[in-house]
This record gives sequence, C-alpha cells and structure tokens, in this order.
Amino acid sequence: MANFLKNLVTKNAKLTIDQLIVKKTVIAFFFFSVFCTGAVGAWKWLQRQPLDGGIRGGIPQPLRNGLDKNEAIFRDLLSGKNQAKEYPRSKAEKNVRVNGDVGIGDDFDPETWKMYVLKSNGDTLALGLEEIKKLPKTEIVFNFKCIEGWSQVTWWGGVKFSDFVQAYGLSQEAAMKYLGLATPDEEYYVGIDMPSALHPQTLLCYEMNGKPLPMNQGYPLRLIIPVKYGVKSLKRIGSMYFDNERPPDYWAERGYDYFIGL
Ligand SMILES: Nc1nc2c(c(=O)[nH]1)N[C@H]1C(S)=C(S)[C@@H](COP(=O)(O)O)O[C@H]1N2
Ligand SMILES: [Mo]
Repeated sequence: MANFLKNLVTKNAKLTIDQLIVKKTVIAFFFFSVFCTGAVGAWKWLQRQPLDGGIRGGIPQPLRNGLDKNEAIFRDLLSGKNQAKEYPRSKAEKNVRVNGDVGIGDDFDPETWKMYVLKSNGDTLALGLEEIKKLPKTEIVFNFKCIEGWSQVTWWGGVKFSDFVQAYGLSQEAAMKYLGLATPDEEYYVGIDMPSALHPQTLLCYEMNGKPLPMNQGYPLRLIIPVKYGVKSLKRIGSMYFDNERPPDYWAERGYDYFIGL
C-alpha cells in the first residue's frame, strides 16, 4: 500500500504502463466523487429552499428565479419596443373573421353598458361610449394573428390606451405592472403587461372598417393590441383594473403563454 501511494505521487515517467493506468483511474475517481458530492449537495440545498407558491406549493424559488429571468428577456423582446407592421386601408379585409364568443352572450343591454375603471384610490369611473369617443381617434390597419393559425389584415379605429390613461389622469395606475380587463359578465378576462398596454398601437377600439363594431366583435368597445396574439384583444370590455400582480387570464389558465407577444 505504501508503495502504491508512493507511486501515486511519483513522476509519471518513472511509472510502468499499469501503474500509470491505476494512477489516472484513482485521480479520475477522486474528481468524480468530488463532483457527485457537489451535485448531491446542490440537490439537497435546492430541496431546502422555499417554494414559489405555485400549483401544489410550486417549485423551489431558485428555479423560479431562473424561469423569471428567461421570461423577462422574452417580455422585453416581445412587447412595448416593437411595432406591428401597418398596411394601407385598401389592403384591409372586408369580410372580417369572427372568432371566440366567451363573455359576449345575448343577455347584454348595450343601452346601459358602461366601462368600469377601478382606480388605485378606491374610486371607480363609469364611462359611456360617448365619453371615450370624445378623445382623439386613432386608426390602424395591421395583420391580426390568432394562435389557431390564421391571420387577417384588418382595420380598426378607437382611442389609444395611452391617450385614455393621460386624459383620465391614470398615471399612478399606469405605473403598475399589469392591466386587467374583463367582459361585463366576467366570463372572459385578460392580463396585459403595462408596457404592451401603453404601446402606441394599443387601442380601446369602437370601430371596424370605419363603422361601429359589430355585436360579435365586441360592441361597444373592445381592446385591439397588435403586439399580441388575438387572444388578448378582449371583445366587449366591461371593466378594467391595475395591479402589480398578474391579473387572471382566460387562455393563460388553459396553458398558453401569459405574455403571448409577437
Ligand atoms: N370576449 C371575448 N374576447 C375575445 C375572445 C373571446 O372568446 N371572448 N376570443 C379572442 C380570440 S382567440 C381572438 S383570435 C379574437 C378574435 O377577434 P374577432 O372575432 O374580432 O376576429 O378575439 C379575442 N377576444
Ligand atoms: Mo384567437
């Protein structure tokens, strides 16, 4: 044994081939055990970390941190800074496709409709369509994309959400991270990151092809958010609120990406 240990520290040149093999194996095994101990230690450490509070307690916080960092990269890449391509009106589709009718059922009275805006001071604004129409009008023709795989160049008119925020003094609200929107019956609801909501192409929309929105496309007022897939363009806005926590989102709850940017 003493001889073997002596050989281990001896210069390679003085060793026979067999001794050299033994020496390399011992060294390899040493580093392998160090690696294994480290890996097991890291795993045990991970198990001791607090969970992030997701489904069934969630996943360890350090893993959540990694996921959040990835998500932040994509959120910044996919929203706010990008502009959706715009088209001339002549390119806009005349027969606009209708898709999705959650929360826009028949038991709805357009006469009494109001959009309720929950403010941070506890007040609620109740706004009619005429009040929205008083604000500067913006129109956009863009390629509307649905996650089901179709897209259409369509023409919409309304008020920039950012203009609305300014006109109604909602800067404190807009400083929060998210906007939540729901239909009057609260059957359909979306959460939008604030940079995307304030994006210059995002509209509170009351016109399609230069005419009032058809009932099945969200009369009297819908969201049009060109930097996101169609799921986020909620039809028939009933209420909105602002939060630093993610508002519930109909399709995110069914497995789609929360941000779902383009
Ligand atoms: N209230 C409500 N808004 C909705 C939906 C819905 O089911 N209910 N579907 C969404 C989806 S998936 C798409 S693609 C667009 C379709 O808008 P359109 O019917 O005007 O083409 O609306 C979005 N907004
Ligand atoms: Mo969609």
